[in-house]
Amino acid sequence: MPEPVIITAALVGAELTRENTPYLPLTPEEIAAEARAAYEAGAAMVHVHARDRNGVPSQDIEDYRKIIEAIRASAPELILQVSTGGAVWMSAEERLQPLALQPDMASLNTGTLNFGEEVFSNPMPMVRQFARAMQERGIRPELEVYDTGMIPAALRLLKEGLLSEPLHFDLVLGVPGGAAGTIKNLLHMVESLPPGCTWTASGIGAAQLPITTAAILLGGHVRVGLEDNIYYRRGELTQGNAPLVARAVRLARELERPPASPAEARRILHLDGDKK
Ligand code: KMH
Ligand code: ZN
Repeated sequence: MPEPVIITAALVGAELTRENTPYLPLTPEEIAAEARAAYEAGAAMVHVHARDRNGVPSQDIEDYRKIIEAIRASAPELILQVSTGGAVWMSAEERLQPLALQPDMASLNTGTLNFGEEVFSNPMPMVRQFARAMQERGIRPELEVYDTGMIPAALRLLKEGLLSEPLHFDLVLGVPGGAAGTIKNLLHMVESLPPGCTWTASGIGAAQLPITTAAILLGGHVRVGLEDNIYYRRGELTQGNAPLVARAVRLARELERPPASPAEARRILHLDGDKK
C-alpha cells in the first residue's frame, strides 16, 4: 500500500500583509475559515501563526487562544501545529508562548539564517531551550531545516536527549538566505536524514510546485499555503490556501499516493500515543 501524503497548510505566516495578497486571513474567524477550507480540500494539518487585532504578527497567548479555539470549532479533526518561529524581531520568551495551549505539534527551528534582509536568530542554546520546553509539555516538534547543516544540529539535540525518535523534519527550500529551492538540494537533504524519521518539504515561492511534486515522488509529505507562496501560477495570486491544497491532492493522487486524513496523519506522525 502506498504511504498516504500528509498535506500541511501554512495558512498565514508572519511576513505577509494584505498589500501582498488580499486573500491573507488575519482575524481568528478568517484564519479558522481558511483552516476549514484547507481541511475540506484535503489538508490534514495546519501550521498556525497568530495576528493581533491590528493584523500584526503576534505570539501572544490570548491571540493564539482565539485562533486555536476558532479552528478547533470549525475543523476539530485537523492536526494543529503552532509556530515557535514567530517573526524575526521576537524574543525567545515571546515565541514560546503558544506552547502553553498544548497544541498537537510545534515548529522547532534548528538554526540561524539570513531571512531575506533580516536575520532569523536561532542560536543553539535557544534551540535547546525550545526543545526542552516542548519535551516538558509532551508537544511533538517539527524540526524546521533551512540548510543542510541544520540536520546534524538536530541530531545533536537527539544525542543530548532533548528530542526523541522518530523525528519529524520540515525541509524548507527557497528562503532567501537558506538552501535554494531546487530538487537537487531536496535530494541531498533527504539523503542526509536519519533512518526511521518522517519528513515534509516546503518550497518557497515558485519552488512550491516542483518541491511539492518531488517530495511526493520521493515518499515525503508536503507543506503548501500562503505563508510560503501567494501565487497559484506565475502572475496569478492564489485565492486563499485551499487551491494550493487541492493542487497538492491532485498531484498526490496522480502519483498514486492518496492524501492522508488527519487520523492517518496522526498515525504516521506517532501523535496517537504510539511511540514507534
Ligand atoms: N516567520 C519566520 C521568521 C516557524 O513558523 O517556525 C519563521 C517561521 C518559522 O515562520
Ligand atoms: Zn511559520
